[in-house]
Amino acid sequence: MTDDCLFCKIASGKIPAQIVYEDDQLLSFEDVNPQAPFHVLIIPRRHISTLNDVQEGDAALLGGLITRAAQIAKEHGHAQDGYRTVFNCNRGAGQSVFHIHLHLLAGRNMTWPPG
Ligand code: DGP
Repeated sequence: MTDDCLFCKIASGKIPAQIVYEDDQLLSFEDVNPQAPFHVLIIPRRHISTLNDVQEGDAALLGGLITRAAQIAKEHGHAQDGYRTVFNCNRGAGQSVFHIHLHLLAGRNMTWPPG
């Protein structure tokens, strides 16, 4: 827990969010500024600022975020049509909240390359 981190506050319940999944390691909640009809974030409860700060011992935690994203997509009916998962790392890639989070976007056609 980092006192000035927005997503740590959501993880601890100090700031409300529309939670779609949670367990002792991670949680998922609706993005407040959705970029697709379905847009949730999957975050670890433990504070990690960016992907640059991930250690080898975090592999299972990161894998858990990805497998949970796939499970949530399936549960919400997006597995067949498809979905996009994105980690933005640092400001140049668009990261604005410095607690790692996996975006899961679905419900519309996606273009490539991303902006
Ligand atoms: P990024 O730009 O990759 O760091 O994504 C941060 C996302 O977090 C962005 O899509 C908007 C979302 N977000 C920012 N503040 C809040 C908040 O207070 N609540 C929720 N649910 N989402 C937020």
